[in-house]
Amino acid sequence: MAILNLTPDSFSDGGQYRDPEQAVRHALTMLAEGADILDLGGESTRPGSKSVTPQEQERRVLPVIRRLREQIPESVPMSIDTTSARVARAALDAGATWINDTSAGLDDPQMLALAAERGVPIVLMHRQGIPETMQQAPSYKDVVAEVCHHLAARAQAALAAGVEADRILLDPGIGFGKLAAHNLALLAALDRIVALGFQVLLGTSRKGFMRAICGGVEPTQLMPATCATTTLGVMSGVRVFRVHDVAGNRQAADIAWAVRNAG
Ligand code: HH2
Repeated sequence: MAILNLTPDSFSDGGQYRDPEQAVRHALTMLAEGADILDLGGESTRPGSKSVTPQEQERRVLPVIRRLREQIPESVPMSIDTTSARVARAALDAGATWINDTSAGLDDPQMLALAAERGVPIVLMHRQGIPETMQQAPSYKDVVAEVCHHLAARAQAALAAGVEADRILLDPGIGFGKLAAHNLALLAALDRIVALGFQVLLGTSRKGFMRAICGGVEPTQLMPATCATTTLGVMSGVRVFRVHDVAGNRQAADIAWAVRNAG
């Protein structure tokens, strides 16, 4: 899943794709590099970020979704990264085919019903707190057990709203209200999230917990570190990886997949 942030302030690529034509070109490049899915967002969720109105999110994402839909086959999934059902509905009407909700349907009570009504896959991510304050004091007794418990409950809520089980993807929410040790514990226990019985998505791309381990390099230099997490994700049963750097992660995933199937 290739990331296309249509935001001025995303933590590693903010402001790069303000012009819709430029955004479309970048999306096409990422598809050529081996992406299977595009994920478009009009609101940064980096630590400390403030929420963006639905109107502004729509202004940022809808023109790009429409243009992309004219240029890519219907079979290529396009996901809308938002916690607003209004934005998700408008994006689906414009040509998006998945919902990626970092609040797992908790910010907007209409979201799960929308996914059910439209019959689209929905990503349900774990998050402690809200982006503006979530990194101030993340706290868990047992991070893996709590994340598993929360994701299982959100999956049940989605099923109760009428979403089909094979259209639910669970995501541990790396960096969302988590210290480095919490992120590492979750990466070491991805098989427990897979064991919940739904598809699993992982979003580690360029994230801060890897910077400290890798000598404080800039986020854009964390492609190899991200590939390492993709590799261990594949070996643990994760099937979707949300990344900025497609070519390297595609290689990492393909090699890990080949090894997993040889074992
Ligand atoms: N991470 C980010 C945004 N959306 N969605 C899912 N399902 N999982 C994630 O881990 C995830 C996500 C944050 O990364 P990015 O889009 O690069 O940054 P920003 O929020 O600053 O736009």
